[in-house]
Amino acid sequence: MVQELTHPLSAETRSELEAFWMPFTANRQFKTKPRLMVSAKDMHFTTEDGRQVLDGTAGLWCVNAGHCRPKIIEAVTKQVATLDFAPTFQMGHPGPFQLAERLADMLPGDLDHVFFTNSGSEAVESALKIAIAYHRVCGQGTRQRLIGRERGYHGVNFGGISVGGISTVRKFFGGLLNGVDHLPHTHDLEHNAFSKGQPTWGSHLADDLEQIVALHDASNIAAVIVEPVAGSTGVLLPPAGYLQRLREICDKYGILLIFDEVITGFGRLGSSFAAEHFGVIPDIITVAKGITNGTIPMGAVFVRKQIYDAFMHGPDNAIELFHGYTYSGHPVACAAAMATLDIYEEEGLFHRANDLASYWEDAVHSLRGLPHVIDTRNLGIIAGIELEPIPGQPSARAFDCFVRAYEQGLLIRTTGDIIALSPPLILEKHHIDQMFSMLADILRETA
Ligand code: PXG
Ligand code: PLP
Repeated sequence: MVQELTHPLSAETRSELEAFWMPFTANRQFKTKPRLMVSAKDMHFTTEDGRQVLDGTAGLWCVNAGHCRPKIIEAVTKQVATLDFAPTFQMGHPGPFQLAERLADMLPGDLDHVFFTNSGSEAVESALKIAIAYHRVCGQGTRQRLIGRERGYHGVNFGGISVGGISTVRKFFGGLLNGVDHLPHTHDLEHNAFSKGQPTWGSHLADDLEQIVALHDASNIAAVIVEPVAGSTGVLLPPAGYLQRLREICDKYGILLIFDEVITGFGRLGSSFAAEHFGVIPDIITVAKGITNGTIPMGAVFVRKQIYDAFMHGPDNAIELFHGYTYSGHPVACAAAMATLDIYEEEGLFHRANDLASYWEDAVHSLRGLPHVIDTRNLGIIAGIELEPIPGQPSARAFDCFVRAYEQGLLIRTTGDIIALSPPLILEKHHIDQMFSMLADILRETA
């Protein structure tokens, strides 16, 4: 008998919730008053008490094609019954070869090779290791330093939290990696509040990279990693010209530029990748989430041809990169990804996101002027709504909105006192209307 997963759990059965140590969650608070989803379809979750909740966050920025899409279900079901697992260490199966070829066709510039992982965090670790190893195989083994950015989020493994710039994600975990510097973040409400799309102020902040190079010398620097749009920290948009400037400085000094596109990849900005949207081509891109529509865990690292080629030296029987995960290119994840890419393509979802972006923008900025709203910002189908914190209680105001929204039938995501929205790209205008009218009411209620 398969255990029925949809049996009701409530505060009375709280002991059943105890064993799961929930990630990034106030465990005790949650387990006292749980919020449990039991099924999902397209734009909605169903809660254990039978309510519909509009998904304003595509799960956690991942379900870009909406929930429980039959094509993905069918592909996964068929794959798991045909080839459940096969190794990719010194062996192979068709899935990752087909998927990598297809992804390479979608990639900008000469990015054309794919290394598979199981999450964004693993993609980041892999990218950082590849960057350092690349310089070494090119005879520049002193290039080991990594540069991230304040408020950056690059997952939770040691490399990622070292280059990341969110203090709560770093401070409990010791000394982290040596040889890491951080660029300043670009968010300054004095200069770029209420931006519609990219702010005009702030591209000069990329020039801090020159100072870091002057301090350490380019011969010691491997890579710069940034999110083209910082998501997790609360939606920080790159100032116009900023990413171009980073690219120029990296080119000048032979430093690899890594775009962490775990959130921005697969349509969020109305294009396949942010690199395409901003017209800036990095040397390495990391992705996860939308690659499989969140159905099966998968991440990937995309590299330029010259990076892959640099490793393809020495005797034919030599392993070129001593790195990989048991589940790199897992058959079921590959099947989910292929079906996901089919849906994106057949339904033109990236164009759809692009077409809806201006309607979305108007809706986001309609919240301006409501109680405690100190900023609204948008790009593609992403919104950040920043609230004035309650004095002495950081994040309490936004968390209150989150709970109210959930109770009223809308899933939002909050980080500190910022509300982030990133719904599935299948959304219709009436979903946008509903989302922002509910939010407006909630903001008025909490006044
Ligand atoms: N890089 C970036 C840019 C991310 O956004 C990761 C790496 C790590 O991916 P994994 O798959 O290891 O979680 C992420 C993940 C939020 C939120 O609320 C964002 C993420 C994860 C969970 C919540 O904004 N981003
Ligand atoms: N720990 C042990 C003891 C292992 O044997 C392995 C893989 O064989 C790992 C960790 C790494 O696991 P994965 O390849 O799933 O990342």
